[in-house]
Amino acid sequence: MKKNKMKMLRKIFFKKRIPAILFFFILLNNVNGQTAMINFQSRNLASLNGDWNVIIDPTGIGEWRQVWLEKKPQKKTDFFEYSFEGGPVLKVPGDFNSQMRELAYFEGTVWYKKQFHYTVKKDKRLFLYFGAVNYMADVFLNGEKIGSHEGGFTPFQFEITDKVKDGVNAVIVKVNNTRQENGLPGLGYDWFNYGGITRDVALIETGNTFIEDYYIQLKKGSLNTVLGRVQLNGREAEQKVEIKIPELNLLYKTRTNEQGVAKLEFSSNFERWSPENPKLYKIIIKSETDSVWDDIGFRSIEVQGDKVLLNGKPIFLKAVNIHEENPYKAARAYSKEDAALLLNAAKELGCNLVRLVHYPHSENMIKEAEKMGLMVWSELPVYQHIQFADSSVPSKMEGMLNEMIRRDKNRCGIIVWSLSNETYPSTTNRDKALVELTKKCKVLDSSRLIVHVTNSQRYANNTFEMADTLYKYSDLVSINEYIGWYIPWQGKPSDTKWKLAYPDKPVFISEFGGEALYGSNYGPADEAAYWTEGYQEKIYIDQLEMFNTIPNLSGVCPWLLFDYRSSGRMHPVYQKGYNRKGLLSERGDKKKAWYIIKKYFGKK
Ligand code: GCB
Repeated sequence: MKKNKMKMLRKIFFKKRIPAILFFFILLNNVNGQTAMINFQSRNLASLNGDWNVIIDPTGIGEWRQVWLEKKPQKKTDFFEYSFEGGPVLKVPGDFNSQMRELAYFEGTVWYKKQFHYTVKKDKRLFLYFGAVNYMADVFLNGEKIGSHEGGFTPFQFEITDKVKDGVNAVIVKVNNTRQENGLPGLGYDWFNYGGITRDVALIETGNTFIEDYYIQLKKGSLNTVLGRVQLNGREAEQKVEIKIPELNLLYKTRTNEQGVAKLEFSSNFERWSPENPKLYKIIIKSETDSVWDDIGFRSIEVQGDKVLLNGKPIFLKAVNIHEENPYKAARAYSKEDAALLLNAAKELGCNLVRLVHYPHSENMIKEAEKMGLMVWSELPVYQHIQFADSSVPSKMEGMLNEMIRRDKNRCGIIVWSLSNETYPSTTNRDKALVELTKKCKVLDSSRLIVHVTNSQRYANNTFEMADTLYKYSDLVSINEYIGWYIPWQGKPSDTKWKLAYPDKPVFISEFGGEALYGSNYGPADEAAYWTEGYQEKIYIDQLEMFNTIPNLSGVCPWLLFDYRSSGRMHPVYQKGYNRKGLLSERGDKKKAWYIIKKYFGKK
């Protein structure tokens, strides 16, 4: 946002004594599009998925040519050096890299265009919704810029009620997936940078006042009482609101206040959601002007001493790491079918938790996991190489946190908000930013575990020593360690010693493993450089022995389910652009280590 605009806003707000929090909220919306209304799938929507015309713009000159104006020759001497018509077409949702050979490793600008018909109606509002665009999106409607959004994995929207025309309209999106030094993630990360409009796009029509947001989950520490909230958006702020759960014959009535907010508190004898019984209830949220439905489950999750409790009982977290990639298609995953493929593989391994790394995955993935009885770990792309010293980074983190929690806070399957991964070394800027982020997360939702994942432990003389100050702000001591792969064993795994800085917290091994090419069984099994399945299998056997030495072990999470694309993995024989730490190859073949984990989870 321009400096003078900021000044003007500040003046208006502080003169009129509008609360600082509202100022901050509007600021966020201004910079970053609007935070999307939740549960878009149950709204009155028209999908804009399908074929979009594109212009590929490797040099970025489209900005100078003002592609969004779509100028057409008027005189015989006119010409314009771009056109959507006659050019390539890409599918939305979908990453662009996997759809066109020319875009296989592309990092830059692609302009997307879609036309739609609309009949303007009195007393209706219209929103243009994007499930996710990686990474920067500048959105234009009928030649006018309506806003921008930064961040590749969370939804955003623009209200276009006053901008949409009767008849044909054109949306143009400038998508740019260039890595940003001060982006989230930053310049360096170990997964494929799929660019494009990677999730659903829709027009959502609402009445003048609609249900923008709601929170319906069990109160922290309770197994029967729901503590929640409904938020309306629009001028008829004060309305009657009802929450209905037909299966339980439950009807709860309340009213929203002049801010359009109603608090909810009601109790029932809920059948609790768990991996064994993933029970969801159909819930109807109704105001006088709108109604939305959702499938919501009820469970409690907490840490008590060194244990993780689900519905009040200790649970061992049998997890696996998953990237949002369809391994068979070598493309960004987004659909229910993609989700089923990945989650069925996690189920077959015997998991009860999926760690969805390293960014918020699609809503389809989270909803399908919940239906299948898989607990979910959802993570922000606050990964290695984040520039915490850059003054824009903390507000970007908060924006993404806000968007992640807004979208998914009613998914009982989610038990962990993971706020960062491997942000070592500890600096004043890092610590300040992540402590603030933790506080902010607690304000938005304190009903789940909040975790920071670290790899800052020292391993010497066969002893692990934990020093990172972040553990203080994390409900789990969550450790990534690659002993046996990046770091050789320094003694017998079964003799490993632990010096935990927080011995009263549960320990979770959030990553471990090593690489193997499926079918590579020919080199010496005791040498890493041959990527053999046997070498990887041995790492797993040793790791399981070492796990027995960990005090307070509450779960483990192999890195990772499928081999996945990562351009920095350049070995021409064994890797070919793939991180080979999968228990399954990209074609779904089970490596030897898969059987080790299957057996371990079977016994736990
Ligand atoms: C890690 C990262 C993960 C990497 C993995 C690896 O510690 O968290 O994103 O891809 O190591 O394969 O080295």
